[in-house]
Amino acid sequence: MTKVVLTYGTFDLFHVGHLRLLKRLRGLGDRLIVGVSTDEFNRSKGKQTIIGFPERIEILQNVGCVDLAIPESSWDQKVEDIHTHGVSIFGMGDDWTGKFDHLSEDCEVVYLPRTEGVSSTDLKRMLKILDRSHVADLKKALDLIGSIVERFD
Ligand code: C2G
Repeated sequence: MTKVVLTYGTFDLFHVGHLRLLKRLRGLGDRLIVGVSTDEFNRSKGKQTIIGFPERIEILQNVGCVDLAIPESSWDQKVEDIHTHGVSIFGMGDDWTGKFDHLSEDCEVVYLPRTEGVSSTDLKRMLKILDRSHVADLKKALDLIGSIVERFD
């Protein structure tokens, strides 16, 4: 019997943390289905993404270990998705530990260790530092510090 694994996520600025989790989840079964959060659903999660839903789901559909990418538009679709796709295992990174234990009535629930040192949030912060207007502000601040230092020389 084909063992189907299911997970969900935003997958903004797709990175190696996402990839390693998906590969480990795929290794638990024969087929991996990934729910990708829509832009509207992300707004309800209070998440502002850099990359829009159409591009994010296109990336996930083309990740080697992903067999099917579906839209995630609400917190409540998981049980229906589990039954629709004959899911045996639901898995998430361990930042979600305990949050989906109720799904254990419908399938096995696993939480796998996150990949430390990389996150979409960190990448966004780094991108902001490279932002032109931010660099201009930093230059003004350095000029100000320079003029203050000169006064004390
Ligand atoms: N992840 C990881 N290592 C990282 C970053 C993320 O293993 N360094 C995992 C998360 O634990 C999650 C998955 O990658 O299982 C997707 O992470 P996000 O895109 O941040 O997903 P999130 O916004 O947490 O949405 O209904 C569930 C939600 O849609 C999950």
